[in-house]
Amino acid sequence: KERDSFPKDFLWGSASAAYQVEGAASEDGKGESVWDRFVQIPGKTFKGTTGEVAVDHYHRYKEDVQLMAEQGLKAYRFSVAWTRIIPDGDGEVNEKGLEFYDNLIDELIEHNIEPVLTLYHWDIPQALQDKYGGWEGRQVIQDFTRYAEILFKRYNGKVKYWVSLNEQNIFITLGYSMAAHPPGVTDTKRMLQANHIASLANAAVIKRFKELDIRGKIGPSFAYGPTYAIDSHPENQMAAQNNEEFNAHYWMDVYVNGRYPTVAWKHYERLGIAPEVEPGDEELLKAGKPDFMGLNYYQTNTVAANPLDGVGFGKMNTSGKKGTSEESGTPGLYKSTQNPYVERTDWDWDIDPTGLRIAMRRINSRYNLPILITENGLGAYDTLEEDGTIHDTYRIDFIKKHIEAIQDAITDGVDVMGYCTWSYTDLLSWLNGYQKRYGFVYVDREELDEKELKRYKKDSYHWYKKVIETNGEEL
Ligand code: GCO
Repeated sequence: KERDSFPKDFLWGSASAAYQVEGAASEDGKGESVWDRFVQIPGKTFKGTTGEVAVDHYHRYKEDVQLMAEQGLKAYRFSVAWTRIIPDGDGEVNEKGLEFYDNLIDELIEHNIEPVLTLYHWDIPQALQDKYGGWEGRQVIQDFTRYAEILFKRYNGKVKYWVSLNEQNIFITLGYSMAAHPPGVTDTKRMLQANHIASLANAAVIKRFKELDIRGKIGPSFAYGPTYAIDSHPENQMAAQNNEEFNAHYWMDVYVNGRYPTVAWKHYERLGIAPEVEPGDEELLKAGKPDFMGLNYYQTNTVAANPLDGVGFGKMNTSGKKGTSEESGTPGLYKSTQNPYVERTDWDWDIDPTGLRIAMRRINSRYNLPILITENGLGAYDTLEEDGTIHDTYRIDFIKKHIEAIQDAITDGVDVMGYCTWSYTDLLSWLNGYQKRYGFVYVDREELDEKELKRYKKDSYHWYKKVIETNGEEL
């Protein structure tokens, strides 16, 4: 056989995030989060869509778990909204909010679905943003740890897999340097400082998890896609190296080794924008080493040199736009360019299953930690047919190839705990509204008939059921 089999206890899963599915934005005592506030600013989201109702998972979680059970799903990754548990971030605990997650977790366990709980998926309480600048205030380290501790104690023994921060690199970069996410700042110095504090908070909750002797494993979810150089010109290769250093090692090294990589640190220091590190910080970072690396993989990056004088090297293809942002890059370091060898999604993201195998091997050899794939999937326009079917063959093809890449990585020797697709049901895309669909389950949300919000199984739902049944033998 060409490829090794998947481990027997492999977690075939799927994922979501509170703000993107729950709705019930101010029900049962829930406080306001920065996202509840941010989406009110005109022009920030597609057609001004909000998570006010989302796909109403808050009221329909039983129906959703029923669909998961029928599919045979082994794990469901979801996030807890901090503002349901502590509405103002640092005050009274809201029992009603906890009850929702009690019920959800019990429902999952009853159906033999392993809950994978994300502590933070971007929805910090607005009250803490107002009080001390959210992730820019050191007080957040204590407040986040207190919140996490409530969940650790309440679900100890029930929840065995915990995700600390989801995509710290994304919420920090988009929030503080591109103003596309709350708090809508464009200031690299502030970005690096907020990031440092977020890293400390991440380490602090992991440290607490260990001190409390919680039965289970914990790690962050990191958005990583390897970087390729556009060609073999040494300067373009250097640009690829820069992108890895500044956009991947800068975060993952801190999670695992408790220290920033040398080159990026020196660069930021030289510019006078390196974060302020206080006595004790490094110690805390080192004490918060994760048990696994959560990997959110969507695509790879292709870059070229971006010299300060603007003169490029070799044959470069710089015509393409990449990802969600416009021409991106940093003069002196790298700039994004288009990969001529891959196809792209409806949203212009590179489709690259081999990139997933490369990502897994790099994480394995640099960090030597088991990997949990916490997200991977295809955002696309889907069509609901008259008879209630959705023929998303493109999604099946996408996921199939990525599962094969994981199997290749397993064959290479990489330790993989499981695979969560993004997403289970269709959900709110932070900036793209409800038209960008990722789910196995279609939610009729387009007409905003919020009372309906009917669920339909896509072709990919039935296909993934088979994959789970055969433990990945039949793709
Ligand atoms: C979107 C994004 C998200 C992210 C997820 C990151 O379209 O809004 O793709 O859904 O993938 O929230 O963790």
